[in-house]
Amino acid sequence: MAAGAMLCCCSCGGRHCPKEELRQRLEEAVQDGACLFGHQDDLMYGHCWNATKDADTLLERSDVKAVAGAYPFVLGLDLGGLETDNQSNLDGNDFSLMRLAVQKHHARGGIVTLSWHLGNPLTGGNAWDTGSDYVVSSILPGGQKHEYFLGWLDKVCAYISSLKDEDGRQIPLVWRPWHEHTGGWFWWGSSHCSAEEFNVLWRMTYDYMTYEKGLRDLLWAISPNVMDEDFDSWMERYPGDYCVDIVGLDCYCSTYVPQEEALPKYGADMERCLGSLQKFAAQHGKILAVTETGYEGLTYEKWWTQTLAPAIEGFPIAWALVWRNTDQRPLGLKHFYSPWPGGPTEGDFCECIENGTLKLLH
Ligand code: BMA
Repeated sequence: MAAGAMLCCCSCGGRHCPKEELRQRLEEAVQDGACLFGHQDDLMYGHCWNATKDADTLLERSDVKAVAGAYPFVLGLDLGGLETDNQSNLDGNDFSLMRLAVQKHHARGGIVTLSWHLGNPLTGGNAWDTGSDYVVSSILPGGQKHEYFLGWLDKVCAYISSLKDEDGRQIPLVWRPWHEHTGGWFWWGSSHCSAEEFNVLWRMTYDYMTYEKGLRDLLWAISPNVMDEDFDSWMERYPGDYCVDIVGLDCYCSTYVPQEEALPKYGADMERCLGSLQKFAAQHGKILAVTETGYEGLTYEKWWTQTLAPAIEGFPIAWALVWRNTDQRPLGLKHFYSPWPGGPTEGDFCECIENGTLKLLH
């Protein structure tokens, strides 16, 4: 039996499985020691431009490309707002344009990862509305919002199903729901539901999307966030090997403490938590990634070569994705995580690309 057939978990019998091809590409990146560079919303907007506002269907702009001559390998996008039929996501990206961005990025040879900052189905608030600790239980089977929530999942599934290449084939994606579930800031976070509830939530989402809706071209990524104490306790909120393909870390360099504290703390956090996740990934046969990272505003000129590069060095990471570059209020001109033309870290970022620490899509 061919290796593909053994690996394949859908019904194609290994003949053609886009999901397994994507898995292989990520595994090859790890073997090559090339950490693919990722950027959230890269094709959608950047420093002083916005594809949605400009109705720009070419989607050729990118802050990363403007600085380093090529697109990031991994494009992160978010579906928050789709569940309530909004035309644009929570950060203002038109969903039709986002579909085009997925298709263009895939056609260029890139990889797409989707997250979901969904609203609060119990209160009608947003993802950060943590007023009630019953939101997760309310959407589980038997809960008062269960059917309502399945309606939300239906919309997400319909959208994902519509992400097809020019030959009409489903585009394989990394799907990263329920991220940062070890924190307290989202309603599905560890402060607001039990470990059992979380695990049931994940499995319900997986089973529904995979078996009920037939979405078999997704690699499922779970992303615990850094915890100052007892990081290993995240494993209580691990739903099982059958429904997870990738384990990733969400870890930011803090802007709430002075830089001289933030930089070493970031290095220590990455080492401790990635070390733990690396062991876990190896034991469970999963791919390791840094699913979100960055330093808001990039106020340290050498952040790429002196902070990020040493933090990921030696870890078998498939990709590292930095968060978005927005100049929209209320965040103003500081919510930037990738380099941009004229920004303070252009040269330093290019050094990381040239010496092979981070890989762009050429
Ligand atoms: C956060 C911030 C928010 C944004 C959210 C989802 O970290 O960037 O402004 O709405 O991610 O992209």
